[in-house]
Amino acid sequence: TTAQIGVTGLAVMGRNLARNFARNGYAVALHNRTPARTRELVEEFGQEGTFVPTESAEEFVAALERPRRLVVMVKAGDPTDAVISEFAPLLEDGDVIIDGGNAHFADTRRREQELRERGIHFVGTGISGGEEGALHGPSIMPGGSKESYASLGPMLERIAAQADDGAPCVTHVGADGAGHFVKMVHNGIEYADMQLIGEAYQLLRDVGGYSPDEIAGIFRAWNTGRLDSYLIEITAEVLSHVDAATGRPFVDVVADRAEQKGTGRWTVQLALELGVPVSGIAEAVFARSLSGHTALREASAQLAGPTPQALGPTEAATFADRVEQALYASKIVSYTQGFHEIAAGSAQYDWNLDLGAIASIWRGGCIIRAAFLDRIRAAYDSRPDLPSLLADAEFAEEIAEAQDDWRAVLVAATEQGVPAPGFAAALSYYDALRADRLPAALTQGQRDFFGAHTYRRTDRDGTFHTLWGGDRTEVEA
Ligand code: NBP
Repeated sequence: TTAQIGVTGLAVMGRNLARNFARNGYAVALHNRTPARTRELVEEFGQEGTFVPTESAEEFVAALERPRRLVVMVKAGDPTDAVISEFAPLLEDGDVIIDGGNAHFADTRRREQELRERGIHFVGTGISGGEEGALHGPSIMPGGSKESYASLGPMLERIAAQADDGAPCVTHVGADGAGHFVKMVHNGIEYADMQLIGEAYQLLRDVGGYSPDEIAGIFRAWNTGRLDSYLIEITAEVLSHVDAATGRPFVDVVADRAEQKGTGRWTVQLALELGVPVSGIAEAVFARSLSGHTALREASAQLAGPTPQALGPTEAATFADRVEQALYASKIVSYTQGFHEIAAGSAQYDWNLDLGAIASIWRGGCIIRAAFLDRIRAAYDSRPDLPSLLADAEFAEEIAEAQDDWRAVLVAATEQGVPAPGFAAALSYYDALRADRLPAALTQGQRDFFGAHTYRRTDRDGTFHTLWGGDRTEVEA
């Protein structure tokens, strides 16, 4: 049998992706550095479709129809380069290597250029949805050449998740590293979403006085409205789970130190380079990092401050409604920031990204899938050059309605001493955009004072400097 596609790297992601292709009727060649994994897959799941197991690179490449399509699902980083070095010499003009790992988009750009010079298409592809997604339908973000998508796209469309309207959650994102770049920002937004949900939970617990199980109920109710999303749904599942060993709420027996694999950090690092304010995503990354500093937290445990006092039941119900407003408004802001970074990356790397299409392929399969994304898609579809999501009339109106409650929640958080860095960063971003004047004018004055960095004026063109050390007259710079 010749296989239409091959998968090398058969750990959990690669195995499930291979099964997904096979279940959709494609003959799939299999390869893994350690052949035992290949044999296991065929033994366990061989009846699901047509698999062509192979045990060497040569055998794997020979099993594929031309142009060859090889999906690489190995650990991101050096292993990806090792696999490329092993396979590229065996490939021919027009063959396609698909890297489905979590590569940094700068590595993808480098690899794409090197392989393009050898006539091989390299398609760095973001895949979101974890192992379940890989098997049942992930959200897929392929970069690389348009030409490669012509041959690969129809297959990806078959295995991808579908949005509620039936559209497959895959599109050709853009050239070279665009797919991995968009996956990176997806993960940054995911960090922010999770942080905001975490803050909502803590406020409902400490200020609302609700138990984890009651909060699970509140999240389930929210999940029937505009916050309808995978992350809200699983939050309710986690909160209602009871630890078998102790009989206590699961969330109370888990160590409160959040870990990270790095894609959120990459999102913030690149935002700093591009000059894009992604304060909500940054706070989410920092909140995880703070939680892990055990010694710092222990050394600070005696710091003075209020102990939260839970509200009575009637006030608590009102407070819960307010938290929903605060969460929704903050979520609009973090997506505004994330899409700003996508637009800035698009301009920087000449990708000509379609922001509406990106929102569209996140509607299903991925971790941030949500009804909300359909609204973002609609906003960009009706105005592709929308300068910011907050410039969309409907989002602006929703924030206008939410903002009194949003502010009230932050007042309660501040007075009661409950940290809410995500909510606060989002509101500060919003208020900064609304502001008629920002203290940036004072910053410019300070910079001119100590470093003669000059400033512009509001009333006439030109660049100016004040002779601060002399008679303080103004000169044109
Ligand atoms: P891992 O990231 O754990 O990688 C294990 C695979 O890499 C095995 O097949 C292993 O082969 C292979 N490998 C390594 Br390690 N070094 C190699 C080398 N030098 N040459 C050849 N093969 C090598 O697997 P995973 O969790 O399935 O993830 C695969 C990719 O998908 C990663 O980039 C990951 O970031 C990404 N991803 C994961 C998820 C998720 O939810 N897990 C979601 C989305 C994306 P061996 O069997 O011989 O050791």
